Amino acid sequence: MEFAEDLLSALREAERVVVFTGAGVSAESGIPTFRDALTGLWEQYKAEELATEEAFLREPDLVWGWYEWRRLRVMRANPNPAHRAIVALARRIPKMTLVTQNVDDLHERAGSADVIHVHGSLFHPRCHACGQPFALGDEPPVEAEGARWLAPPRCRQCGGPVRPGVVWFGELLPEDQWDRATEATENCSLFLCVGTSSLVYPAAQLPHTAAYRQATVVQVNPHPTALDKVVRHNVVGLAGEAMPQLLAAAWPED
Ligand code: BV8
Ligand code: ZN
Repeated sequence: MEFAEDLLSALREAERVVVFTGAGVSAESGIPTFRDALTGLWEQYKAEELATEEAFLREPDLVWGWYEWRRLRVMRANPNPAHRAIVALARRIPKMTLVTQNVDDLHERAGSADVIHVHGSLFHPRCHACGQPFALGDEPPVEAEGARWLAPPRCRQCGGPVRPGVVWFGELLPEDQWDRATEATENCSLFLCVGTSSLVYPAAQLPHTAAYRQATVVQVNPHPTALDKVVRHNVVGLAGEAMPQLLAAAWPED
């Protein structure tokens, strides 16, 4: 792949970079993106409908089963070259902040530290009633194997139903994560969006904030997105291919 020289020099000279990832960075690990049609039991639903508190209260077994099935697939997946390139980039940039919309742990398993999860995580459920964190076992939830309905576990503290530790539509983002993501965005010189359709707010506001603050906004995505008119550099390609090549082009001596 060819990269513009001013993109490569902006990357080399950047003191503070924000990398903002969406489901596209995990696609080559075999994790369907959020916009991919749901399959199996859930194919008649849209993700936006299931990822809500209302759906959980109405059909707890359907929603908990969906999240456990997704968690099982993540546990069986591996980080891909895009995740690893982001780890390598962090070693090159004096201050790099990784903000992800993803609820998987592939960035962490690739070696990224201090990942900001603005939409929560599949791996930190809590009691829906009292908020008590619920410790999941280290074993994959094999009862989710057949992608079936699963009754959520009960809170050991109060007996309430355990809910996934993700941010549902209509819910506020975790304040500390959001504040850290916003602060990094407002002070970066380069903002790199990897694999997001940039449709879900307020997270999707971050690249616009970066552009407003005159940061160089870069996108890596094989398809057009809502950000196309905002980015200064649009790298059209798969993250697992483009990201390693971008680093090799910026730091060829590696
Ligand atoms: C809130 C966790 C306020 C759950 C998620 C109307 C207009 C504007 C906004 C709204 C509206 N109506 C409602 C809203 C607000 C709503 C919203 O934005 N809705 C959208 C649908 C319009 N937002 C909210 O509700 C948020 N909360 O606003 O609260 C409030 C105020 C007061 C009081 C109370 C509340 C909360 C939003 C968080 C929702 N939770 N995830 C779960 O995972 O189940 S969002 C979920 O979808 C993901 O986390 C992700 O963030 C988001 C978008 O998905 P992407 O990651 O972008 O993935 P997607 O599939 O969309 O795209 C993949 C991209 O990858 C594509 O571009 C594709 O081309 C690319 N790709 C594919 N393969 C590759 C690739 N790229 C690179 N390499 C590849 N190989
Ligand atoms: Zn409880």
